[in-house]
Formats: sequence, C-alpha cells, structure tokens
Amino acid sequence: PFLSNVLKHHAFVSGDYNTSFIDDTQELFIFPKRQDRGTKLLTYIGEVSVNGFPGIGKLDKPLARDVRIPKNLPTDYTPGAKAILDAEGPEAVAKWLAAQENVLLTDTTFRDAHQSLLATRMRTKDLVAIAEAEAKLLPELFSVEAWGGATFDVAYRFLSEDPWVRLMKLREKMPNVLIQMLLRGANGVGYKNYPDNVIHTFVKEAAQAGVDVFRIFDSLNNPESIQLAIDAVLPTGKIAEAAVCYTGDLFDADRPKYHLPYYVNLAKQLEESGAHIIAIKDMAGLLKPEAAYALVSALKDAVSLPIHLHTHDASGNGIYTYARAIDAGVDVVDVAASSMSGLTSQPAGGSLIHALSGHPRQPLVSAQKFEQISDYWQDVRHLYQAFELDMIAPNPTVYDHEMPGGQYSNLQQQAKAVGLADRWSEVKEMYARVNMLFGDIVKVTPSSKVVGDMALFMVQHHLTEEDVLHRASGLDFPDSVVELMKGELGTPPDGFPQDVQQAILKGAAPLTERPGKMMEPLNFDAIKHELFEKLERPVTEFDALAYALYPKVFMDYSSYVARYGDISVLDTNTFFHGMRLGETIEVEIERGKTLYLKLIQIGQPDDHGMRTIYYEMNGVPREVEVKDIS
Ligand code: 3PY
Ligand code: ZN
Repeated sequence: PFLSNVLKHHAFVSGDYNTSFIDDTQELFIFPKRQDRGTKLLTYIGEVSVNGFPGIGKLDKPLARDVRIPKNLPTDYTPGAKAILDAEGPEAVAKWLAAQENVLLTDTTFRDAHQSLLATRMRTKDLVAIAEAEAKLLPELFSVEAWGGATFDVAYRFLSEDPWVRLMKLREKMPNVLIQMLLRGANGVGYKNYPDNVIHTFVKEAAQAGVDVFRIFDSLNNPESIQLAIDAVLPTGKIAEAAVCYTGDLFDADRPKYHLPYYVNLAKQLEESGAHIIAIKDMAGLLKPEAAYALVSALKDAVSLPIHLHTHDASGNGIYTYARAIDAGVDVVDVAASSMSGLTSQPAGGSLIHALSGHPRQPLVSAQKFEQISDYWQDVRHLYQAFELDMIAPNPTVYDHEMPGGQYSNLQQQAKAVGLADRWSEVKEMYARVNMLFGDIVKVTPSSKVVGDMALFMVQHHLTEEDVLHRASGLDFPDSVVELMKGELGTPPDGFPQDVQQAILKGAAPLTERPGKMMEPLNFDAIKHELFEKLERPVTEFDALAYALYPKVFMDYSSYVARYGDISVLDTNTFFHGMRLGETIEVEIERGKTLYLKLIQIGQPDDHGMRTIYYEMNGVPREVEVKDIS
C-alpha cells in the first residue's frame, strides 16, 4: 500500500517532489482498510435484501424470466451511416440523408424511451446485452439515441454506475451505427448554465468516447445557447443536429407567437450557426398531424438541411403525425422498439414500418427484426416494473397541459410527496396557467421543471396569478422559479413578462447576458487535483467533468463505489431487490471470474439494529453485518 500511495500521490504524479517528499507527506502512511470485492458485493446485497432499494423500498423480487436475445446473428456488422461519417464527415452524411427516398429511423429505446417510461432507470448491463443484436439486425437505422438527457446524472445518482463506461461499451458493440445523444445547449446535461469551457470539454470528451450525433436544444429556444454547443461540436468532426422545440399549436389563432414564422426563423438561424441537421423536438407530443405536414413543408422550403422529427405518443396520435410529416418530406423520425413505445415514449418503430406498407418512403429497417429486438425489451422491462408510471392509455389532455413526456410521472410523484395526490387535475391545469403567466414559454428540461415547481407552489398555497403579481413580497417562491426569472437558464428570445419578472425577483436585477458566457472558465487541472486528494485514486477527464457538472452527485457516487465496489456487475433483479433466502446467483465480476453466491440466512437484529447475513461464496461460508433501517 505504501508504494501504491506514493505512486498515486499528486506531487509524485506531477513530478513536483524532492528528497523530503516522504518525510513531509505523512498521508503516505495511511493505509485504507481494504475489503475484497466479494465482501463489498455481499454487503450491498445484504443491505438491499434487508432494507430494500432507495426510492422503491422493499418489494418482492420478481421471479426470473428467460430474456430473449436474438441468436444466430451475422458474424459481421453491415456498414451504415456511421461509415459515411467516418470516411467523409458530417456534411456528407447530411447530403446522403437528403438523397434518400425512404424515410430513416432513429431508435430511441436506449435513451428517451426508458427515460419517459421507466424514470430513466435502465441499467448499462441491460442496454449492452442487446447492443450487438441491435447493430447487426438494424444497420439501416440512421442512429441509436443512447446517451445524454437525464441518463447522465441518473446513472451516477440512482444506478451507481458511470455513464462514460456505458457510452464506451455501447460504442464497442455498435461500431456501425451512429450513436446519438441529447445535449441541453448551455445547460449541458444539467439543469442550469455552466461556464462555456465546460460545454466545450464535455462535447470533446463525449465525441471521443463514442457520440456521433449531438442533438442540441435549448429549453427556452434561445439560439445563442444552441450556437455555443454547435461551436463545440464542429471541431470534433461529428454531427451537430440543432433542435427547434415545438410547443403550443401551429393553428391556434389565439397563440400567434408559435405560428410558422417563429419556427422558420429559428431553423434559419440554426442553419447559419453551422448545424448539419435540423431537428423538430416535440418533447410533449403536441405536434398534430396537419401541423406536422405544414411545419415540415415550411422547414424543407426554408432551409437546405435534412429534417429530423422527434415526438412523444402521449395523445396516441404519433404514427399519424409521422405519416403526415413523411408525406411532407421529413428525412428521419424517432421511434422506439414496440415493447418500449407509446404513451409518454416514442411511437412504435415496427408499427410505423407496417403503417407505411405500400408507401414509396417505407423505411428499409426490417419490421420483423425490430420485433426480435422488441422481444428482448419486453422481457427486460419486467425487471423495472417498480418504475412504471401509472398511465395506461393515451391521454389527449396533453394538448391542454403541454407537459413533456419525461416530466409527467415525475411531477405526479412530486405532487404526491407534498400531499397533493388528490389534486393532480388542479396541478395539471395550473401547469398550463403558469406557462401563460411566464409568457407562454417552451417547456422542456430544465424550464419544464420550473413551471412544474411553480404550479405545485401555487396549488399548495391556493394562489392565483393576481396573487403572484400583487402579493409577491410576502411569498417565498421556489428557488428554481427565482433562478428562471433571474435568467440563470438563459432567457426566451422575447424575454419574460416584465411585471411577473419584477414581482418574483422582488427588485433584484435580472442577468443581461447568457449566464455561461459571464462565468469564469472552470479550471480542470485544479478540479483534478482536488478530486485526486478526495478520491485517492487516478482521476480521469470523465471524472473531472462529472464533478464539474454535479459535484455532490459525483462524490456520493464515488463513496458508494468505495463502499460497495462495482455493483453494475449484478443482475438487475438482484440490484433492485437483493436475494431471497436459499437463492443462488452468479456474478461475473470480471471476464472469466465468476462468483457463486447463496443466501443462507438473515440473522435477527441485535441491540444496535445490526443483522448478520450468512452466505456461501463459491461454496465457502461468508458473513457480513448489515444495519436494519427498514
Ligand atoms: C431531456 O432533456 O432529458 C429531455 O428528454 C428533454 O426532452
Ligand atoms: Zn423526447
């Protein structure tokens, strides 16, 4: 341990040491009490078996089912759009796309579908297990959306795994398809603006680790924030897909703000900013079929870039919307595997392919093969039943409240937590009213969260819009609301209503510039040093970025890993539910090294609530102590 401490010491690593190094550096003699990987895993399993999993508690472990993974895959990968990007660059991909007669598909199952249906909880292990089949059976896909959005922080925060490892593993298994991510402009994969150099560094590292297509949006449709991220993508040689977020109703005469010229102007600006593709990001599923036809037609006329359409199927109208967009010439649409589609997720890929039977633009992706992939997700989804939302049918009220796919279940949970479960309809209605109070804004992460926070606040305190304007001095608004009005998420191009802004800021002045632009660049070297001292291990660029974006989440994750080891190796059922008495599981902790674990007995709690858990590990008795906090 001494030598390893020396080798890891930052002074030694940086070459900044002299002969007194050892005398002056007493921490070299502190040796951590090492626990082996087996004991750490047994402790984790014991704690989950006794106390349940955070957020879902102690539930019966679902019976194991066979998971169907397609067999007899071709030995080789068929080259796809990725080959064009690698050989000829992003402009060539855009040109190739525009020349395709058939509409192309992006499969969102690896990101948005589980973000929108299963609270983003899909684990890397389950994603990687189907990745090779996905890439070998569906090489005609334009891309697989597999990273970004909420998956980044949820991986660390709730799954105790490293999202960068996820990306690199998927890259390895899918060498022939484009991997796409969702990036929130100047908000990165976070909930507020970061210094510009954080966005640049993040994009550079993500591109190196495997992202080919960056879908970039801003939660207030502010083109400056999107420009920043496009500028970060261009030097990487990857694809910058810039999104206009769709809200409101194109044909609503009472809301002229979001008529065609609004989107056309924005798309033109994004084309000028250097984007290779324009996305229409319909994050709530508000784009009705005829609006889709009109919008895609107008954008095809106004810009010379391919158009990529994203929707959510909350209303049940998704396939119809796509059909009309396809008639209008849309180049790519987002779908999910059928068993992970519909409702707050994307429309089903297989259904769309069948719906276009006889249509000259029917996608080249095989519906049968897509269903083989879908069979896998159907089996795996069963393991995540604790995270299913309680929406079971299409819900056209989405056109009234305009809540994004991923937010619905979250806000419902938040409402329950503050005792508003039986006033959920009021909350939804208030969400729409807050939107108008804030000046009819785009609602998508992070702006959507602020609208939700304000709606809860107003319902909870029985407030009206009048109260907000005239009783503001006596109201303690949620922090997120004050930050929004201050301009910390940026501003909508036409600003916020001044009276509301002034009331909520109570006299404080709003920012006048994009916040990230005014922040000091982050010193990554200093962060690495700081982390090295805290973690006592080599620090990667990925660690430094994660810490820059989410300091507390990353530190919590790091202490979790120090305590339990790498628990991403556990099967999902055990990860969420622990083990049953008498059950045996296998855990491959590294290639070729498997532990066979059997849970023999759970002892009674002692005076301090500690229980002894008795296992066999590879046939040898083992015990761990676990605190019962259930
Ligand atoms: C995200 O930012 O996570 C989204 O999915 C927005 O739609
Ligand atoms: Zn989405």
